[in-house]
Amino acid sequence: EPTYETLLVERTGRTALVTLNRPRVLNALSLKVMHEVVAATELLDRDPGVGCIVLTGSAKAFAAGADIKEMAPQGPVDMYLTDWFAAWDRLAQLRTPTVAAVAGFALGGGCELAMLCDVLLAADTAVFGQPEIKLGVIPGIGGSQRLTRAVGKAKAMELCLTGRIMDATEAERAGLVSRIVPAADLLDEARAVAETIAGMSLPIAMMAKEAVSRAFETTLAEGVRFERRLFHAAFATADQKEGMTAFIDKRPPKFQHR
Ligand code: CO8
Repeated sequence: EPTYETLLVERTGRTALVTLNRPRVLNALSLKVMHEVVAATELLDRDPGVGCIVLTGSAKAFAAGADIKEMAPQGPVDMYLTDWFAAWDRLAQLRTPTVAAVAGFALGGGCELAMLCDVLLAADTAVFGQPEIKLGVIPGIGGSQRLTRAVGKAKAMELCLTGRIMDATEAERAGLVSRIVPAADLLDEARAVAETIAGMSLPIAMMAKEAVSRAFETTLAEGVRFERRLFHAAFATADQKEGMTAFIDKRPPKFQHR
């Protein structure tokens, strides 16, 4: 496993845990963090031995946003030439399912990073928001789009226009997070979810991820057609035969990820 300056990466069986590790600045997302998260997750994504990637921060902060000190002096030409934050989009292209395990602050880029993951688990200490407007900017890693799709216009508008922070309960009710768990159990729960996903057939899990993700990109009719093609393709896998045979034989399936 390569080592990183701003991350810890740990593998257990078929799952990987990527932990943001800049505690002194509440995991502020510098360009270095962006490049390391993208490099680490893309490397894991290419490994068929990895069936699920968990992304987490610390107890106090998943991430308190983009690194304000790094951004403050930037001018538009430099931002444009660097294509500031564009590499974060590559997280949405990962094929391996990802789980965000969020405790504490998930603000600005932190909230956007959590929304780039497939499953979003929140500790009861988690808080979410897009407070960029208070700094004189707007969300820059997809927040205005993904938050709106996740929670609807009313709440997304309010959060983006006022910078108000919502707690885990409100985020769960609004549909931003799949589940709230006690803070002390967050990592165990996230690992358990990851192990469950990683225990499924990898190509089938990828298809499920692709199909759900497509719902954000297209019309209902096109999305249903896309799903049907993948559903049919699933029957080309050995794992479909194994999964259905195991059910009929009343035994657990042994997926080969083929
Ligand atoms: N960037 C850099 N440093 C940060 C950040 C950040 N986002 N957040 C916290 N820190 C640093 C603080 O400066 C402080 O450092 P130091 O000890 O050197 O002063 C340290 O982390 C601890 O922070 P606090 O002392 O503030 O901790 P508190 O517990 O008092 O407060 C808060 C925690 C409420 C989270 C507070 O730190 C805060 O409001 N942080 C900023 C939150 C925010 O506004 N996030 C949005 C950032 S903008 C963004 O994410 C996207 C911008 C899109 C731009 C698009 C460009 C293309």
